[in-house]
Amino acid sequence: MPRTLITSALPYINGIKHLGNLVGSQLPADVHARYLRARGHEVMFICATDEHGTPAELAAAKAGEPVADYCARLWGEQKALADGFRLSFDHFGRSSSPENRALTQHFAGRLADAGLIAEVMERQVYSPADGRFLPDRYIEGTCPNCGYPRARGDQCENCTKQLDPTDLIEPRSAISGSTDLEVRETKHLYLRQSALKGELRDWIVSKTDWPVLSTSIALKWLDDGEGLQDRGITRDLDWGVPVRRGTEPWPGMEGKVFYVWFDAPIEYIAATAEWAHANGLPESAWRRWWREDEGAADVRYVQFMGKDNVPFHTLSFPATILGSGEPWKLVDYIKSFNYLNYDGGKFSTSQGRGVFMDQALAILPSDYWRWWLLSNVPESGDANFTWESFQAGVNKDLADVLGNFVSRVTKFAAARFGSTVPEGGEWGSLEVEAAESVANGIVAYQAAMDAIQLRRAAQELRQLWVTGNEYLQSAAPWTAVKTDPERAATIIRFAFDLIALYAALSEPFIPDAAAAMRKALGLDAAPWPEDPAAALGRLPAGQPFEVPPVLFAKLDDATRAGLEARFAGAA
Ligand code: B3M
Ligand code: ZN
Repeated sequence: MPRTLITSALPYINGIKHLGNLVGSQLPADVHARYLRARGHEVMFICATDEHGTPAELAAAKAGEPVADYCARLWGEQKALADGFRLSFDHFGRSSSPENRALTQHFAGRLADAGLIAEVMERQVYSPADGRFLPDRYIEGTCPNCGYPRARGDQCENCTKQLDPTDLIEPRSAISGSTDLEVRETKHLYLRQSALKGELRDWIVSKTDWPVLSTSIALKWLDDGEGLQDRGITRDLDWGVPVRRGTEPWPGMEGKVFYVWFDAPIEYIAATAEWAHANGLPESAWRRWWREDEGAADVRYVQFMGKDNVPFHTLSFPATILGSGEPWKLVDYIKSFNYLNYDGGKFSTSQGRGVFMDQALAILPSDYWRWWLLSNVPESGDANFTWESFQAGVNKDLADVLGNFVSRVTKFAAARFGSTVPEGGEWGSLEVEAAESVANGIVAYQAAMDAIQLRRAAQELRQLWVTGNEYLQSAAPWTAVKTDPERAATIIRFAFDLIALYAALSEPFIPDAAAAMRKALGLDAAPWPEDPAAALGRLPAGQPFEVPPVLFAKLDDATRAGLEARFAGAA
């Protein structure tokens, strides 16, 4: 049985994510996990909340909560929304877990033993009033470039100029507002990535099957030298993984934590350990997914992420793995995504612009969103959400094509043949033709799914639904039944076979509708059609069925206009 390990980029803990975050990693990863399970793979699908760093601390401070409490609460909210969107993680972990703390410290120890950690004295801004060093985002001041009064220590969000804290005019603490700031010496640890440049480049160049988006970003960083500079991996923050060298203290690093991007990718591994511990399984249960010397040699590891996360996943995280000198799994394939825009602009929490995951589920069930997002997934370029496009996807693909087919077949059958699938007779030319078209469609659909080309896969799946509708329209059982009930029974039997097939093929995209179709046909399972040519004719005559509730309701223009107004954001 093939084994596939799938990880999705970890969403930051702060705040509810919007539809762009969802389709930029977790949702496509879920489609791949569901598909491979249906094809008989042993799958380990991992994600977690990314809980350290300034986003968490600033958000907790704004919420007036201790950061640990804030993270626990927001993890619960994000987990509930992941469940709401049917994201079938084997585990949704937390980067603040004891497992990640231990593993992060272990990797730091291994890197130190390999001579790949340098201790560097830095000059950082210190605020006596706050009793702490102030990382870039904790310092505000007037931008020297455009005069914007609330520029941050790393960047001015008004003119986007990259800044150093010492560039700011009248700098002040973003926490207390204190302007009494000093520059003090502080020791930090640097990962000597430059020492791994050759090994990393060889590894990247060996990835001949990666999408160009993934390799080009990595090679640019490698060759420009930008990404392979030695990089600071510790911070003067309270919240994070305490700096230790394995299980030992690290002299001079008391009170400091590892940088969030050092510990976050390690959480992919740690969350798998969390899964084993949560299920009372031995260490070997998770190590067989991550250690080449403990059973992971045959595992294919696929990562999903937004394109801005590619550098960290092709350079820094592999540097940590390679530098450890231990046979941990390196990624085999990276699937990265562009961005989803909202009505030509950006999603914005502060401006109330765009639909966020909690709001989406309050408006419509997850399948509606899953289908539009995946059939418009920003694979080769940015995508754009508009309510008009969403309404068309729902009303045409889901309601008129798939939903209408299931409804017409089951209602006609119930009215004419009772509550079981009729026997019917030999296929006619229409059935033979439709069956051949379906077989070809399945082959094309599988090819797209195997290549993780999800927009193409959605098109192939939709075409399979269209083929069923076109067949039904041509076969017209409502006409045949008047003169040849046997013929009508053959058509309906064939149409029920199509519904059983749609229940299997649609599951990776719209799992709730797939379950509803299985339930309508009284099926406990809808196995994947491993032999496309024999995909039909598997439903036994006499199979009890019921007319399901309408699978998908249409979105009317008035409702759509109301939603457009509601999520347009501040003028
Ligand atoms: N949380 C960045 C992001 O949410 C970061 C990903 C970590 S994956 C290890 O885009
Ligand atoms: Zn500026």
